[in-house]
This record gives sequence, C-alpha cells and structure tokens, in this order.
Amino acid sequence: MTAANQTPVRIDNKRLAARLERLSQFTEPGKPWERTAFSDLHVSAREWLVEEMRVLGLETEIDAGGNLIGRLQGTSNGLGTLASGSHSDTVPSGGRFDGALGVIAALEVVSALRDAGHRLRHPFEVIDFLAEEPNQYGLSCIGSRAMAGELTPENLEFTAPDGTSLAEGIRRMGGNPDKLNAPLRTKGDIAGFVEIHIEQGRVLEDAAEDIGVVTGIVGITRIAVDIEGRADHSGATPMGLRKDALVAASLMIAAFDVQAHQDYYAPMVATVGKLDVHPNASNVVPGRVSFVLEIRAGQAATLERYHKWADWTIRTMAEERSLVARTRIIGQSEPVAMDTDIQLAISDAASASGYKYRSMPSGAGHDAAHVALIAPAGMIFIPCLDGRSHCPEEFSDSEQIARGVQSLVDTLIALDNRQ
Ligand code: HGY
Ligand code: MN
Ligand code: MN
Repeated sequence: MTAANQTPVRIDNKRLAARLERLSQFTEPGKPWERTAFSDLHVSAREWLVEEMRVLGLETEIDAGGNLIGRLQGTSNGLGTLASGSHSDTVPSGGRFDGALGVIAALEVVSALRDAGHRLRHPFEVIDFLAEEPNQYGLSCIGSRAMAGELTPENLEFTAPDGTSLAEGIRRMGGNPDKLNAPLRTKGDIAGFVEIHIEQGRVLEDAAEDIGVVTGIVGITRIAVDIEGRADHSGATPMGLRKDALVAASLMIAAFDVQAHQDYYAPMVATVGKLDVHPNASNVVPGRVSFVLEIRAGQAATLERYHKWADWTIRTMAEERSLVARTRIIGQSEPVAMDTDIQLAISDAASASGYKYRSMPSGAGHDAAHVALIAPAGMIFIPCLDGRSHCPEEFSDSEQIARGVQSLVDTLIALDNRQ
C-alpha cells in the first residue's frame, strides 16, 4: 500500500498495547472494566485521550454533540476529511476492547504515520464518539447520532435517574445541545470513515480468519414498556384478584423469545436485558414493571413486522389481565450498508498482507452506522476470544489486534491515495 519511494507505515504493537492498557485503567474499582458514559471516569479517560492527542500534535476539540476529535492537517487543500474512531465508554461490567480498540487504533494510525514520516493528503481525524452504549439516558450512539443530525428535541429531554436531561449530560461532556438541530457534518465533509472493532461474535474465530470486512450493520429498535398493575399484600390477595405486572411482563418476554425464534424469513434477535420491578419486595404483588424490548435485524421490513407484532402482543396480554401497558420508542436506527469502495479497500489491504478475511454483516450496533448517513463508512472486525463481549472476559490477542490495526492503516492510506 506504499509507493516505492516511501517508508512503509508499520504499526507499533507495543505502543498500541500500552495505550489500550492505560485506557482500561480508567475503570470503576472492583468492577472491571466499567467506564460508563457520562461518569467521572469517562471524563477522566477523555482528559487522558486529549493529552495523547496533543502530544501527537493533533488539534483537539469537542464538537456540539460531545464527540472528542483530534485533527491532523493534510498536505492538500480542499479535500474532505478521512476519519477513524469509536467510543471510550463501556457497558456496565464491560470489556477492555469494545470501543476502546477503535479509539486507540486511530491514535496508532497517527503515531505510525509520524514514525514513517508519511503525510496524508487529506486531513485525518481521530474521533471518540460520545456515549455509544445505551446509558442512563436510555439512548445509544449519542455523539454519532448528533453528528448525523438524528438527535430529536424529544431525545434531548430524555432523563436519567438522577433527574438530569440528556441535554445537560451532553453539556457536561463539553458539547452544546443548543446546536444539535442539524447534522454537525454535511455530506462531502468526511471523505471516508473506517472504524475497527472486535467482532463480538465467533464467526472469525471459528473460521480461523483475521479480518471481517463489514458489509452492513443491523437496524435496532428499542421500545420502553411500562406495565401498570396493582401492588397488594402477597399473603392476603387471592390469585384471582391480582393485577401482577411482573407475571404479565414475564409472559410477554417469553412470547417475544418464541416469536423471534419463529421468524424464519430473515435473521433477527429480540432481547429484554433491562427490567425494573416496583416495589421489588418479596411480600408485595408487583404493581409496576418497566422493561426495554430491543429488536435487531438486517432488514427494515423484518424490524417493522416484529415491532408491530410486539405492540399488539403487549397490548392484548395486558388487557387480558386488566393491566395498562404503555410503550414508547426510545431508540431507532435503520439497517445500513457499508460503502462498497471502503469494503474493497479493506479487502485489498488485508489480502496484500496475506491476512485471511471474509465479508460479514454486523449484528452489533456501531457509530459507523450513523456516520454512514452522512459519509462513506466502513468497518474492520477482528476476532475475539469465544466471541465474548459486553462482559469482563472480552479479549483479543495482540497479534489479532496488530493485523486489524495494520489493515486499518493500509486502508486509510489507500483511501488517501485515491484520485
Ligand atoms: O449494543 C451494541 O450493539 C453495541 O455494542 N453498542
Ligand atoms: Mn458495545
Ligand atoms: Mn462498541
């Protein structure tokens, strides 16, 4: 991927590992590896990232959506920006690689270019998107949605358990919610975005392959459901007189699972991973239950079909038990395709290094899905141990990481060299 007269741009895996290790140390004590969005730890980790960016000579800013951006000037005027990055927040008790790898890899791109004295023609940005994981405000991919102009005024009023609004959360992280009524980047501004991420599944590992070239990212719909029943004494209330919100929610959750298994027409998944029971006491019939139903599919029609069915199921099951159910969509992203030129550039980069690669869709959501609405976007997956992710055991070995990050550098250089 290098012209004959240029020093090859090689990543330094030790430096990369050291930065990953340093970022992972910003973790809640006793709860590896937890660094949830908007927490003090998340703020401290970003202060460290800003310092790393400055040492590398990047101009830093936090945009209105709270995205931390480090910018390297290019040698040619008037070219769009090339960009790479991911997110520095984690899920509760998450892993060391989901998101962190993509941010640290983008820093390594800058370091490796500097080592080789290689100047890109395009400006290059390292981006740490704000709050990719669902968080206290209930919405994921906040920074990348802001960048693409997807955050609605209603989203900005989403409230955390501590009573703060998402608008206040964004401001705390250095953004400006008053400026989020339009995309932060217009089409053409970003010439190409490439995000590297662990696969979070076991396709690559089972096939003993090095690189996944992502073809598209699933659409995700998250629906908040509140079931209103009646709290009563558990000993003195006969079974026939109860309005047990938890029993109704349990039946609904079981039905969601059965239905998702039966959708033969297109692969999809449905999950209830968050559930709150009130008053949550062993001798009280549960009076109120809130949960989030998350649906993911590669086809918009599949998402829509299941969503309609789930709405109907929730309503009828609640009515049958004289309960009241309310539903509210709290997050929606369409399935998106990755840019074909970027897919080709990644495949060529992997192939030139002799890495084994395959094209594959992503069942996980990513910032790249939102960037894809305003710019050509692509993703590189690397294998992770047993396909585990969103858990402390999440792991990718240093050689796997090195092959992925080298492919990232080579892809970006190929995009930079395009006429
Ligand atoms: O939820 C997801 O798919 C991603 O890991 N944020
Ligand atoms: Mn994640
Ligand atoms: Mn992630």
